[in-house]
Amino acid sequence: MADPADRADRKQEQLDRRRVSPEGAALTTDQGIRVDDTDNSLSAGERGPSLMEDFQLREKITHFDHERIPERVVHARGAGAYGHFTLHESLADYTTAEFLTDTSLTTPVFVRFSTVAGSRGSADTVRDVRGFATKFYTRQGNFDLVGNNMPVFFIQDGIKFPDFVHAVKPEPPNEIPQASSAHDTLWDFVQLQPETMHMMMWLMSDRALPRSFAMMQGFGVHTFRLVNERGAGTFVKFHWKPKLGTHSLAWDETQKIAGKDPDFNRRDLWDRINDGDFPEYEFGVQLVPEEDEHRFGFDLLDATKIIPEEEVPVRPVGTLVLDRNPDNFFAETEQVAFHLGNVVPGIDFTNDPLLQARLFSYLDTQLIRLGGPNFPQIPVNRPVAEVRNHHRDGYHQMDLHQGQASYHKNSLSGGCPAVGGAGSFSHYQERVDGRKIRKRSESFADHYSQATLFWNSMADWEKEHIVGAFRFELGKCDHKHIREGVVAHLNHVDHDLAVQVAKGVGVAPPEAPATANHGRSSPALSQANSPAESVQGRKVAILAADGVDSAAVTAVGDALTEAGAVCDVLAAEDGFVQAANGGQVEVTRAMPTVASVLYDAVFVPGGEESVRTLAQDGDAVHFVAEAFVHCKAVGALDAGIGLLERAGITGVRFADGDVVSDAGVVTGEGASAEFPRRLVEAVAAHRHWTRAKAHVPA
Ligand code: HDD
Repeated sequence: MADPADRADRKQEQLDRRRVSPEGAALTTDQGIRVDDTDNSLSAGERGPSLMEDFQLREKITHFDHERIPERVVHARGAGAYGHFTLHESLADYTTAEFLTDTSLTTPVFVRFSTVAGSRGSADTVRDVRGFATKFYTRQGNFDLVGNNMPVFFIQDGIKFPDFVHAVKPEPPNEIPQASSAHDTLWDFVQLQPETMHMMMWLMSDRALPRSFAMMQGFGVHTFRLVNERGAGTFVKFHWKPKLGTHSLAWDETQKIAGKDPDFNRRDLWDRINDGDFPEYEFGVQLVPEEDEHRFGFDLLDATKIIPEEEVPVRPVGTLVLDRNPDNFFAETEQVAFHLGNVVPGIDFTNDPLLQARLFSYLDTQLIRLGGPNFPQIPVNRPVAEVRNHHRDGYHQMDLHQGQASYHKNSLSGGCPAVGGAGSFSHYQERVDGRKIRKRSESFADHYSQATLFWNSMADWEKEHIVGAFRFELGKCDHKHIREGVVAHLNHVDHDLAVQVAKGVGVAPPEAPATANHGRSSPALSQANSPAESVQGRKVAILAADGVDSAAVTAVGDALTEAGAVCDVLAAEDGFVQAANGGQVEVTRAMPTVASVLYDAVFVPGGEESVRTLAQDGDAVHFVAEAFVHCKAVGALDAGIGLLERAGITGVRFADGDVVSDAGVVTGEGASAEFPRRLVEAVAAHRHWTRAKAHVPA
């Protein structure tokens, strides 16, 4: 019979005891005294001075004055959710961690997604790495998997982290630019630190522009160690794979969204969970026996390297589902404190020097951010496992420790809490031998070949996006020697890449490769190979005006909704539009309040009058053209096709015989089951990137 801690709601029950609702309650001071007036301060006469004795005024203002805490030095902007983790396949041969061995357990979790460089109020859709940090509230204590959506990192040794972060953050004289790597200091760091090259390929790729947190992979990055009952170790890399596939936004789109809806990813996560469309990820492990430590052409301790999935397959063993939004952003998402050192028995570290530095940094940062050593008692951080130790006092101590003895060993509390026993953490007994030196291992010296592997693995459209990103970012650098330095490194990655980037940023293209391309690739790295068969949670805009064919709105809208998409009817004004058949169609949003960049696809139903009106409405024409330029599915029925023509999408031919690509453009005449089916398919494909060089202005 499973222990109550097996239940995912165990954490929620614990949180219930701290939840405070205003419903039916009277307004009080912090001391619980009911307040008769919170709008007027106490004064000597109606126009007289405020009185010192006004404890309500002082308490209210004082609390307000102290509302802010320091934002995270990195990953300041984030969004969080609760969920649960279930295990399908036991890893008992490799680890003693219960949540990875007992398939009957359901482990509650809290996940925080984040961007890295921007401040707390920065936009979600900037080009950046995304944090993917998971706190597993296991029966054996908290395990934190503090990963990113990219499997490698910028640097190999944590002692470089402050340098790297100073370089990527806004520049010191003027705090410009916000949440952007497109500036001189970052690229200066890069050109002088070639170990960044692999990660820079990821950062310049579409991985840095996720469509949704639910469409993003996660990686533990470092090689960790699993330890089994016999004390034997196995190297492990942790992976999250989203059920909906890994998909990205278009670069131009991300920049527009940053203005139209800076909360785009955060809102998407919130709405999905509220709508019951729960983000789901497969948990997988790459396992490497200890005796194979040196069988790769790179060092497992080097966090700038992946183990290609083709060499060591990712073994799927569990599922993570995010199914509950927090009650209070500050209390939960802001105060959650992750720490790489939070491991449970059966999971241990390796000598990766990046990992080792992190083991210091996370605990240290929480002390300043959360104001003292008792932050593990904050509800979101509190384990579901019992906590008993001799830690005492400190700011914000919430627990009432009973008993006379706060030391070990003691005879006054019966020797308790007891040390050791079944389920205790015991460190992996790695033999360590060596001189104290400051020197990077030779096995960390190859900075290019996995950057090349990444480049070689990309589809043509992914390569185009990478070149565009390098051109944009380096093009923003004022110093030519920095642009030249980066191009020189790119010439070690791939000559063609270096030449294309050089041309865009006014640098002399290198004449010959600095290193020959090894020609190897890893198909698992390309987003072109990620599943794209679901419209779950996709947002589709249906454009309408008076005279719209309401039957088409219903038929196509129903088909999309049934398949899991969310459809909004947009018109120039909110309210209703009159349908051609005399009925009414409810408008979800007025077009000026939204934009095509907030949708995954657009559908224009028929109805002569409706389409004539839309064709004269700049917002509607732009909406369709922009959706097309961003390679989204565009559908039109009957007269609706006219709006596509008006936007320059269909029927355009050029003197040289070139035609605007119609991939993902779905048109049809009359009502049929065929059209909605084709449109659903086009939306599910996510984007029609091969359309890239659209000759349509938007
Ligand atoms: Fe870090 C936060 C991920 C290297 C120091 N990091 C932070 C968060 C994530 C990561 C997801 C946000 C957690 C949250 O949502 O609260 N960091 C990584 C990954 C790294 C990495 C995947 C490389 C593999 N980090 C790294 C190094 C250091 C830090 C090398 C320092 C030596 N990271 C921090 C930090 C932060 C942090 C300063 C800021 C806020 C916090 O910890 O709680 O301690």
